[in-house]
Amino acid sequence: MTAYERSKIILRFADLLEQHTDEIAALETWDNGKPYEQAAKTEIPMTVRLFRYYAGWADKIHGLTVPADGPYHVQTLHEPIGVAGQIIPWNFPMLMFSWKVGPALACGNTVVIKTAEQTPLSAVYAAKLFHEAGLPDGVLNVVSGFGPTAGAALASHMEVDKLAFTGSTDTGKIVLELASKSNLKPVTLELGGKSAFIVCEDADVDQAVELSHSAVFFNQGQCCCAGSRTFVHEHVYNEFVEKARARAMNRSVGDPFKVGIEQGPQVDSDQFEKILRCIRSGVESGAILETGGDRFGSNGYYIQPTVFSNVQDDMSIAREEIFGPVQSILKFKDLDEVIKRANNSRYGLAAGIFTHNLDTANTLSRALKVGTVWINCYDVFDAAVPFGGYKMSGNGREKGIYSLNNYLQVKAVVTALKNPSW
Ligand code: TXE
Repeated sequence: MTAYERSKIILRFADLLEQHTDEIAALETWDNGKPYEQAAKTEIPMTVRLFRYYAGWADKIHGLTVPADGPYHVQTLHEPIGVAGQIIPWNFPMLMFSWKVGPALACGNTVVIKTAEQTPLSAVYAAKLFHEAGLPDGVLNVVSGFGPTAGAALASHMEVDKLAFTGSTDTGKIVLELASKSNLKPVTLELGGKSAFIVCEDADVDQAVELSHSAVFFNQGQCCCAGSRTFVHEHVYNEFVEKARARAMNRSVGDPFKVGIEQGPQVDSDQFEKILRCIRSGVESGAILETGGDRFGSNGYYIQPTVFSNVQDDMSIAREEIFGPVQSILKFKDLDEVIKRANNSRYGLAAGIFTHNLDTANTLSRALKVGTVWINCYDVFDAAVPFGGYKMSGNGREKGIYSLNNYLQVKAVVTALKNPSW
């Protein structure tokens, strides 16, 4: 198929997805528990945008001519890598599908994608729409199944040429090992995080409170880049804690299909129990529970929006990924200190900086060992902007031009020139 044909099919798919936003958003809410409005107004439109972005790349992927020494004509061919195996999690089923499938198809690969066992529905629906858009049979294959069986089979398969994984750091290690023990397929990993959200003394406190709230609580706290360590300068600390507590107490929790609901249930009982364990550990280790701290209501996996202050770096709520609606607020005195403390993590996915001082913003953004820095904003995701982690948050970048490299082989073709003088 020509690159232009591929591009047209992906564009047709994006149109169909847009037309079916309501159904797909409903599937996301059923499967995951996320507010329907969030899925319909934010996530599905972002998914559509992502596919249109990669449709635009399909016919712009090409190699170079290289000015090598000697009587040679040298060119590089950028070829599809082959069969891309992809394993995605349950927190953003459609968005994760787009980050994986968009670049893989744009580069001309075939795909076998395994969805998370908690959220299998939307990808199956999307595959049906791809079929309607004209994608030939066998190009996109969706497998619903469990990790240790279906996921492991994909990671260790000898005829899968590349693996892209998003999920926990522990499972990331397993799939990397399976890939290395089988055919050494290259692996890109997008794993966990414990991102620092840094509020400097000159920050607009009201804005920082609101954005730090959504940085933690968005999607029931189930975001790899959740700003889950809120560092606040001592001069604005008391004001910040008071306002953060009030904001969390105002968060609307309930039936995710209802208009105006900000927070639905956690995805399943495992996550629900894990979060409650983390909250208990915060209380036991001496952090101050400002609000929340228990399940919300008596039915379903709802958790009260929870805020801890007086959190210390060595507490497990400041070190481990909670993946739930729990904010941990830590106090700091100066820049050098907060840089050291923010970087003192095995993760390095993202960070937020709140300041109006250009020098502070420049110093922090260069010093932090993370893949994304947001300054006076948070969770700004654009199809063209790369995303990925330092350290144990993973390797490789998704979105933007950078993710194309994950799905291409570069072949050097060296041809001797018969008449070098020409
Ligand atoms: O993740 P897993 P889980 C973090 C978050 C969460 C924790 C556990 O802290 O509380 O992970 O969640 C597949 N071989 N994140 O257990 O296991 C699995 O079927 C191959 C952060 O749900 O990593 C699913 O498709 N595949 C994260 C995918 O891996 C395997 C998002 C993710 O599941 C496998 C989700 C195996 N042996 C959880 N075992 C993020 N970075 O956003 C499981 N899988």
